[in-house]
Amino acid sequence: MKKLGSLALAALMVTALSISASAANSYKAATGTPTIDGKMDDAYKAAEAISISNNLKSAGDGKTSGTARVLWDDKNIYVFFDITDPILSDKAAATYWQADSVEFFLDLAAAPGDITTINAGQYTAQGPVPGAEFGWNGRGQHWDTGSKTATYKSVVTDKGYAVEMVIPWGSNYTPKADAVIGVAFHINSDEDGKSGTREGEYFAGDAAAQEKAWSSTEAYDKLTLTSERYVAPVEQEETKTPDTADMGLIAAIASLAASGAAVLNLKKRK
Ligand SMILES: [Ca+2]
Ligand SMILES: [Ca+2]
Repeated sequence: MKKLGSLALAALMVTALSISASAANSYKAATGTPTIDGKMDDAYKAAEAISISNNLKSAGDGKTSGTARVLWDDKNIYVFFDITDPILSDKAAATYWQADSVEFFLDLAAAPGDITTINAGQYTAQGPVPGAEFGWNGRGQHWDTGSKTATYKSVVTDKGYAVEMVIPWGSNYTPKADAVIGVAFHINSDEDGKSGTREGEYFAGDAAAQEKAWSSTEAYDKLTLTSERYVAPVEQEETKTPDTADMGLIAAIASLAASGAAVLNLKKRK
């Protein structure tokens, strides 16, 4: 009986452990090399659309949300943020998180920990707000060197804005197909449009757990670097309608047939 009791307790502990472990989301990146221009390349279509809509402490009005898609190749990781935001900040803020901005966090270390002592980084990019000049905010061992060559492009869109980032893997990490890395995606939402105040914060993962993403990688989500790649659809011959070239060919055949008939007529006259 005693043994059964301890077995039941062990089973309960295993269940509790698996519940806490399942708090992290798992996402998929696709293989590809995009152009960093703030426009979504077709290559991103092979990547998972990761929703960023978990409202931290329900502080935001919920009108801002977004998706992120990730690509990778042997040199860099690329992130495309597509943000729905009805009111853009009126001007840039010295600390980017106090105006409309997005953040990508990555953890390339063997085990999670303090962002400043492991191969991890917080990359904060400004939205396309008036007066914004290119630059990064952030921290972490990866950011210390990576932010010198990483770039991004922010553009205004019909529904808000988009930000496209390229971040080098760095010399301390070699990406491989099916590798799993730590990631977090975040939107700093200036919802009254007055720069200097951040009304909302949205995360892709567990917002309460990822609030400390700038400090610790413990609550990051998981991203698999898949070898999936976008392939452009091939046009179906069966459904193809005659185009101008085809019509020209038909006309030429008709013309040939007519001249053939003329030759026949000539032969008859002889
Ligand atoms: Ca692009
Ligand atoms: Ca805004």
